[in-house]
Amino acid sequence: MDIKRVTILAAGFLTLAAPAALFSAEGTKSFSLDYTRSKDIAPSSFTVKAGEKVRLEVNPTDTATGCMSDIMVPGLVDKPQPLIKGKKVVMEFTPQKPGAYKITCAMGVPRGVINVR
Ligand SMILES: [Cu+2]
Repeated sequence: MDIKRVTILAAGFLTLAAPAALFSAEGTKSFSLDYTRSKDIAPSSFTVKAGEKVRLEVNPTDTATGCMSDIMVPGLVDKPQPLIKGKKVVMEFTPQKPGAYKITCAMGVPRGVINVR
């Protein structure tokens, strides 16, 4: 790898890293959810503001099985996160566009909603 390529990679990394640093922990809107097999996620409906950093913490007290094994928020959290008993799932994102974003399983079955105003 020559020096020019290294410089371009470093510049690209700084560009990506900079916006995240603008938000302090106290500017984050945090929510805590429980996951159980009988009730799925609770609570399941959230309202946040566009441009506000959001942290969703999911605490599974059961291990999810089958279709609902993973959780994601298409458009905000595109990587499915497995729901495993005792293993906290943390999803952090900063929604940019207002809208109703479904909380889903990995294949898109809705289980909740994040309303971005
Ligand atoms: Cu599914």
